[in-house]
Amino acid sequence: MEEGRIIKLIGGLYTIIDHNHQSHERRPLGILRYQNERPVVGDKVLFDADSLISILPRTNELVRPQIANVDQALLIHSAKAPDFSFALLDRFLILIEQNHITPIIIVTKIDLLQEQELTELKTALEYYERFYRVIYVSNKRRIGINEIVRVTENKINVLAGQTGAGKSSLLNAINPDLNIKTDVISKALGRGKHTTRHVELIPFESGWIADTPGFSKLAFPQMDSVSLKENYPDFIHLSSQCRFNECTHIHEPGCRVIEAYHHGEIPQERYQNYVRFFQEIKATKPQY
Ligand SMILES: Nc1nc2c(ncn2[C@@H]2O[C@H](COP(=O)(O)OP(=O)(O)O)[C@@H](O)[C@H]2O)c(=O)[nH]1
Ligand SMILES: [Mg+2]
Ligand SMILES: [Zn+2]
Repeated sequence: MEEGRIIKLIGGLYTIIDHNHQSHERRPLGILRYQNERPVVGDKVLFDADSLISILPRTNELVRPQIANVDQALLIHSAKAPDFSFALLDRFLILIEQNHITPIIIVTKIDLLQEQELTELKTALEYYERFYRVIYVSNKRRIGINEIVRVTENKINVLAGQTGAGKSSLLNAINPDLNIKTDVISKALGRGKHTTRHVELIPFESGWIADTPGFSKLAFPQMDSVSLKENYPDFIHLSSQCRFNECTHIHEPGCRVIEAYHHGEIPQERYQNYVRFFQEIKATKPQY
């Protein structure tokens, strides 16, 4: 029996990579189905000459995209075209934090900004740099690419970000051999032609990147309004100074987070987005 990592799943057939980078195609033993255990991409597994035998314990599991043992999420946001959105950034951060995955904020297309505009964006993101790693990139001019290679080493990384943010271009910049279609080209080829939307781990340098359609659904299905605040490292840091233990940081007296917002210690938009998300979750969830 051998140990390996699932990197691809198509039509029930799993591609497993062993320690010597050899690939093996296997189907799972029937017993796994009876035990209701479905191997997914990213799983470490045991396999033999015939079958995939068992799944080793997972550190985490994403549902959309379906992938296990993710170490890091690269949150791809373009500086321009489409415009940078702090609301979208906060949404992605919450979803990633909720899954106990380390987010890395990657700002692409910095070549499209004037120097002054870039300075302003960097200043606005300084607050985030206290809690997250932020990397500025131009896929076009190959700025920041080496830094991304370094942070992704020896890790399973997933890409997240809206269409057009530069995800495929980034993968191509890291490894030109991949030759992944970027948006303009895939549109030119027509819809439906290259739209196989399976999850696949792409090896590069000494890490893996999941080439997936990304987090297409940005709703908060498994979150309740009370646990939302636990996905804000900056709020957690302040909340020990809130008067009430159960403070939601929405309306309570003696709330340190609200105070920090009023004093400009938390960016206005970040706190306002929090209130919006809180209300959004409350509106879509039955209250008990
Ligand atoms: N100027 C500039 N354009 C970029 C950069 N990265 C991507 N693009 C362009 O942005 C468009 C969308 O890129 P793509 O990689 O397909 O985005 P995806 O939908 O996130 O995969 C394409 O026309 C790319 O050529 C960049 O760093 N600078
Ligand atoms: Mg793409
Ligand atoms: Zn509070």
